[in-house]
Amino acid sequence: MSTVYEYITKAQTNNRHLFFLLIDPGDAETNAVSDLVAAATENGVDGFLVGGSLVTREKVAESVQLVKKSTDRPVVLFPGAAQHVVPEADAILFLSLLSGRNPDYLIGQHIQAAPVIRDYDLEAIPTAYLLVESGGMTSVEFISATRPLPRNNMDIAVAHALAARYLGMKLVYLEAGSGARMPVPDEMIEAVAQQCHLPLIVGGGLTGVREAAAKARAGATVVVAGNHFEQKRALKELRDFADSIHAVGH
Ligand code: 1GP
Repeated sequence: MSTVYEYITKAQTNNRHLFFLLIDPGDAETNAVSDLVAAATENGVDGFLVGGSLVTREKVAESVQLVKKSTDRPVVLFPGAAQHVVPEADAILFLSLLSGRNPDYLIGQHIQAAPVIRDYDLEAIPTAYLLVESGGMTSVEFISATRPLPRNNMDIAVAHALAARYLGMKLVYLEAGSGARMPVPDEMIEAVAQQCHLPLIVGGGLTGVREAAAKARAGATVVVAGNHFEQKRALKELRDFADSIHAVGH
């Protein structure tokens, strides 16, 4: 069986783009999550991230089990803290908040999580998590007590992504923050994709099909949306999001 990382790099190599849905265990009712995940799977979503900042371990465990039950696509932990590591996921984004200078989110939480990841035999994907200024204070910024990268300075973003690569990280997540007012700029995605060559995940504040496709066109291998699809009326847009992201590069 191939790993989740192979699934992502294979897409990157073939110039294909993937659409992942973020499930925040703090937000949703059990039935709503099952329905959303089933609808997403039917409509072409390629994978799921499960995580959030203000959630309990129990909620994460419950959500991962629920999502796993409702889909055959990869289910990947997107942890806000070490206690969010649970065994049932297919992989974990082993995130280091490289845009910040808070040692706890650069390496501290990781020390607590590592033995647990080993014991659960989870696939850990070393990921540089780069928070990008998005027009307002986001939960990640507040909780991590770090400053985001300036959105208009490509050199700073590229330097962080290159540092991630030279440190041996395997993925870069350009994050505007959940519910962000402005998503990560296309220009920044292009600059990082062209100079760093690691697969990119891009998310935060994506509410429109065209905007989501633009992120793929700019160089995101994986485009992530969460908040938008927590509204029932957005469900009918799932197919459009998936199709327009998949259409990029073809
Ligand atoms: C947040 O990138 C994800 O970590 C998705 O953000 O909920 O705003 O889509 P949204």
